Amino acid sequence: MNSTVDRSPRSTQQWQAADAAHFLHPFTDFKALAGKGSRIITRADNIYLWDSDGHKILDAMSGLWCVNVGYGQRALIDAAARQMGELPFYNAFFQTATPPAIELAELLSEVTPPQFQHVFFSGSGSEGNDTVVRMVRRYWDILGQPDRQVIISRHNAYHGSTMAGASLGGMAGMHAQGGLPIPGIVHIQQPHWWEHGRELGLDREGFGLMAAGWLEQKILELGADKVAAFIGEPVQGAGGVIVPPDSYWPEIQRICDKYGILLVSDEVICGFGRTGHWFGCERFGARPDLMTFAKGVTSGYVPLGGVMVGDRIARVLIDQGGDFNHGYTYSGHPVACAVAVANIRLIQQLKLVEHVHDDVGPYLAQQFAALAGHPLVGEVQTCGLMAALQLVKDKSKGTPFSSELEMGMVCRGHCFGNGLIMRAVGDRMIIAPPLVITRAQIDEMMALVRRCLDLSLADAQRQGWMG
Ligand code: PXG
Repeated sequence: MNSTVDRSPRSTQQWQAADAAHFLHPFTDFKALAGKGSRIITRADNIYLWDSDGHKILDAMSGLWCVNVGYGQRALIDAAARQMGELPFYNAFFQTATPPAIELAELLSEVTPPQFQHVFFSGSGSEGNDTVVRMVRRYWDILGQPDRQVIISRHNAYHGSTMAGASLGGMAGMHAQGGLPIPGIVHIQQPHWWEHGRELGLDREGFGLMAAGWLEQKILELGADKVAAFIGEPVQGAGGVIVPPDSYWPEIQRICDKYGILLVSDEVICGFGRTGHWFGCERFGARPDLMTFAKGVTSGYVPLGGVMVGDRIARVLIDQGGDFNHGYTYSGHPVACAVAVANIRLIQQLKLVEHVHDDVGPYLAQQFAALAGHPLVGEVQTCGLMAALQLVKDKSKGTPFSSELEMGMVCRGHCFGNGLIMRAVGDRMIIAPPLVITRAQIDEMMALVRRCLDLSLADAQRQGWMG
């Protein structure tokens, strides 16, 4: 239709009809959604959303793992408006820069681990990981080792949805569409104790060492002189909040050091306070050469991503590299960078990293640990303000539900119906609320989580699915 866009408020049905007619949503069965109708979110404040029917919803997923400072923060809104008025856009190509991009680069080098003094900006996490692929291959090229091409990642990792991002990721459903992964990217098994370690009778730490050992095996199989880098999320987010054993990352670091392989920490979810540290690698004891970031850098208010470039790589690119033929129109977008500066300053002012580390993180861990007694819950994992509940059919044996029952979706349905956004990854229920959440709000969230678990249990019992 080519009629002018009507800005007057519409009814939910009108929004849904226009949505179904024109908007292809990400990761969606278009036909199924058109039949059902989208949920229309119209406004937000703090940790709450409101839909077009006026229902209030507790957003325990921070939008999509990104609204770290919560909704409605004046400092971010004002920073965007100010920058829009002053200079809404200018590029960083052709030997040019804008003050917000320079200020953000400087601020990022302060809040990231000391090896990071340089940043390359992108518009998203996926683009950031494309930059990672280009940069690690360029690095080895400059050093005269062009055969070091292969990047090792993990199954069930998520690194984005561009060709390189989806290839680095280990999502079987994504690889099944579009001829992925691209050449030169291989995957090892993830450090998921519940899935891969429990049946072997290993304790978590022993399993963590074994899972890191899969990296060494793969390096030896490929030949170390062919391997450019290893990439991993400190905690796998989209994969289901898979918190690795504490033994895992230090052993990964040791192996990368032993073979001289670059280590890339994808901090798109774990960065900017989510784990109770500024970056997830600091929680788990890794010293990456590159860190991808996005999401929490602006708390999702505007799109921005990038890659922190460690000194080892920066020195080679700067001193010996000549032109690096890569970049995006929105690399260093002034409005996005101005919002990021305001966001990081707000995280500092509100002491949100400390708030997660010392107060709400441990409180959430305690509240989730108490759910381990629930008949549906087989495993509980938390890290900072991320948590997962593994739903099981038989608690004593840890038996999973058969996948066609879609128990996770049953539970998610109850969450929708009860004003709680909690995600289902298979039968793993996950949350990652805004970092500004208070203890009282965690209590409110836990009451909803319990209610949804109880309703799901009642459904499963009624259907004869338990035990
Ligand atoms: N790396 C990680 C670790 C991510 O979680 C990306 C890269 C890609 O970022 P962009 O900005 O290009 O989307 C992500 C994104 C989910 C879900 O279902 C997670 C993400 C995106 C969409 C859905 O949990 N994470």
